[in-house]
Amino acid sequence: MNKDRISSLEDTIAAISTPLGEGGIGIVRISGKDSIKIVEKIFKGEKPLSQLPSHRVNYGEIVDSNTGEVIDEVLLTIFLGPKSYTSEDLIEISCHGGQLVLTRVLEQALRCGARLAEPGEFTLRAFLNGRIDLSQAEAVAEVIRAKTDLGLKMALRHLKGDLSKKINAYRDKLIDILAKLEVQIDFSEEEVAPPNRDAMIKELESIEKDLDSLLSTYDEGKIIREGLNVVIVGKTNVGKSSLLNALLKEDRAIVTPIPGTTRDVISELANVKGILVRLVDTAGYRMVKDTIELEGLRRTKIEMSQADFLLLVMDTSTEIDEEDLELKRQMPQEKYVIVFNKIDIASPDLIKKNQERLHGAPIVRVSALKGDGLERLKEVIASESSVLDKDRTQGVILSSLRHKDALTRAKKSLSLAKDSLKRGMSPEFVALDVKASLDAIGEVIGKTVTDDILNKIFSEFCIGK
Ligand SMILES: Nc1nc2c(ncn2[C@@H]2O[C@H](COP(=O)(O)OP(=O)(O)OP(=O)(O)O)[C@@H](O)[C@H]2O)c(=O)[nH]1
Ligand SMILES: [Mg+2]
Repeated sequence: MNKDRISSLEDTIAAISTPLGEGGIGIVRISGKDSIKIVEKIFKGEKPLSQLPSHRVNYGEIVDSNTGEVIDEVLLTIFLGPKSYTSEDLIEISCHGGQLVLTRVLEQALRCGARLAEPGEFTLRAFLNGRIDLSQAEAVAEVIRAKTDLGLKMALRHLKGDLSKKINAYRDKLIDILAKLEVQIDFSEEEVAPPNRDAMIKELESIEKDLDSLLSTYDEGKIIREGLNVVIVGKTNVGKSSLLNALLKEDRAIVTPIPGTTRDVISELANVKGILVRLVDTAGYRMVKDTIELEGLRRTKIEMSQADFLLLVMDTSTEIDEEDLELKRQMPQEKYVIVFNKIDIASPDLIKKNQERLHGAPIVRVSALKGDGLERLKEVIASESSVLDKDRTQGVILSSLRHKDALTRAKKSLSLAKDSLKRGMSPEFVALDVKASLDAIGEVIGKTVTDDILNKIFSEFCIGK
């Protein structure tokens, strides 16, 4: 990562913004003060580039700046700053979507003075130029990575600035309090009336309460963004991997009739009735002597402890035994469902008998092989994420660990400030904590944030965004 990227707003940057590979069209993007000058050297259209209107699509050709050889027929759009993605002069060149064509157009831009953009640098510029704040910049990546409708909705709300609005409102309140404290610090008691400590405590308490309710949305946000962690466990050969495959509708995990096939943990993301689910297949549970399998078991236990929900698979075409029951005893209360698998080859009598042995535990009957009962199972899994109450998700949801950390620190400082006020400490003391809280809150939107953090955030973007 280029350490100087923050200070290099002077450069004009260029990148291929569409994914590599063949496609209908591919876009090369150029942003910075020299964009027009640079592209002018390689674009041949009806008029010289500098005479073309902004925000209109123009037809023309990209040519080699040295030889004049035509590289591609393109559509070119100029976005004069500040009305552009980066707030700078920005040009988008839509080429034919071939890797060679795009690379050659990019090479021309680089040869004429642009620098290759770093990952996320266009969005970084939008942030540094003040068009969007940091939480909105992060939301750009969130939108791109969204895997469910719900995830996309949440990300778009962040992008629109709903979180920013809240954060700014908290900051305004804190700045107000800080101003009152500063007056106390700067002037003696004879000059100004003493602060109304009770009123200040009340205000701090109300902000604290708001922060609390925002922080409480994080678990929900994390599930929407990263997925509900659903772990499939059971004895060997009961059909765990088959169930994973059936739920994913693709052959991701290796299935064989040999017990102990899965020795490692396999996980895949699936969209289960609109909920993002991280399905985890584990090694079968049994008394083992083999060290590789023991390692598998150790990992299974770790996965089990991290599960949001467990699917305990049993082969109901055979009598369930002590090992099945032992596993059931290890299930966390209300965070699991027993999956009776292989109903296609199980006799109704045996299913009934097995059911009785489980004394009313929640059971879904399926055939991973034939697909029976899977819809019901998906419903059970989706309802497990009932935290994702559709009404609640209308509001702002916290989904980033970075935001959660910052707001948690902000809350801590607030409560310190409150304590100091209650104990009658001098305004200097109180002001320190209020300031710390203000800084922590500001991190969310990038008011107070170090270059290291910026680099970390933007390096996770793709190039060209
Ligand atoms: N008839 C029938 N066979 C099934 C069903 N599900 C799985 N099987 C078979 O059961 C055997 C074991 O399936 P796997 O999915 O590998 O079982 P597993 O629980 O992952 O096994 P390990 O990884 O060894 O612990 C395979 O031969 C599957 O074809 C089912 O619903 N019906
Ligand atoms: Mg398996």
